[in-house]
Amino acid sequence: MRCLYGCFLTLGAVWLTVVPLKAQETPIGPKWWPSEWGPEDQRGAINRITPQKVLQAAGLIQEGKVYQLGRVYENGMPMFGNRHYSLTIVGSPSGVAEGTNQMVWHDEMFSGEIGQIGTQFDGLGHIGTRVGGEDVFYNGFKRSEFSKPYGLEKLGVENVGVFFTRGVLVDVAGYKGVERLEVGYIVTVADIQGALKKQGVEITGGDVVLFRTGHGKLWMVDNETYNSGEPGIGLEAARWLVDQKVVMTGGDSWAVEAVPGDDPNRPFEAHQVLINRNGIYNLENLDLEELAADGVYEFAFVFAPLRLRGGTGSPGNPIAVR
Ligand code: UVW
Repeated sequence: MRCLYGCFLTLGAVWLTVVPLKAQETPIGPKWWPSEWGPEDQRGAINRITPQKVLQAAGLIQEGKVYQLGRVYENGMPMFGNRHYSLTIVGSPSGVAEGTNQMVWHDEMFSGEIGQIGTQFDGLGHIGTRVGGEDVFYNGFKRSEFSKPYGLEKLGVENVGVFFTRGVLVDVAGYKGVERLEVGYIVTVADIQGALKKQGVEITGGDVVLFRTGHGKLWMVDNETYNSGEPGIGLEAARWLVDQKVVMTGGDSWAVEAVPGDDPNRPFEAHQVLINRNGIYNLENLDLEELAADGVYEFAFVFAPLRLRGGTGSPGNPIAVR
C-alpha cells in the first residue's frame, strides 16, 4: 500500500515537471481570460478594426471591381454533420392584393441552422471548451450563465458589428502548383510565408486572411469528397496567425482548418485557438476562385454579419473590392 501511494506521488511529480501547472489549467492550455479588451468584452478581435484600418482598406480600392466570395445557398449543398437547409415558397402566389391593381407576391419559409450552413461566419458564441464541469467560451463566459433557449445572452452575433478592413488572400494551392491540396494536408507557416513572398504581400494587424486550398473546387461537384475532410491550417499556423493579430481567418473549405488535423484525438483545435482563446473569427465555405484567377492578393474586405440576437454565426455574401 505504501509503495502504491509512493508510486502515485512519484508519477504526479514527473507529470508536474513535464507539463507546467499553468498549461494544465484547461484541456487547451492555460486559461485565456480576461480578454485583452477587458473582462466584459464580447467582440474580440474585431476591436482591431480602427478608423485608420478602415481608411487603409478603402485606399486599396483602385479599380472598383467587386468580387462576391459567398456561395449560393441551395438544396443539396455540402453541410457538416446533420445540419439542414430548407427553403420553400409559401403557396404560390403567397398573396394577392385586393385592389384593382391585382399585385401578387411571394414569401419564403426557411428552416436550417441559419448561422452554420453554406457560407458561414463563426461568431464567438459558437466554440467553447469543457473545463472541468463547465463549458467556457471567449473571455471566460460560461455556457451555464449565458445560453438560453431563445438565444445566447452573451457573445451573440448581434454584438460583432461590420468588417471593413484589409483582406489578404493566401493562395496555398497556387503556391504549391496544384489544382487542390489533398484532404488532410496541413498548411504550415512556411507555406504561408512562401505564398506571401511569391504574392508580394504581408499580413498586418487587423487583417482578414483568406486561405485558398483548391478544396472549394469540389463544392456541388463532388460533395462527398468535399465533406470527407479537408486541407487547411493546423495548430502551428493558427498560433502564428494569433501572433500576427489578425481579425478573422477564412477559406474555401468548411472549417478552414485541416480535417483530420494535427492530432485526430483533438479535432477542430484550431477553432479553439482562434475563436475560443483569442476572439478571432472564422469564415467558411468561401468561393475564392475569381480572386485567385485575377491574382488579387490584397483588397478591401467587407462583411456585415446578420444581427441575429443570440445567434452563433451568420450566413452572408462577403465581398472583396479592389
Ligand atoms: C463545427 O461547428 C464543429 O465546425 P464549423 O465551425 O466548421 O461548422
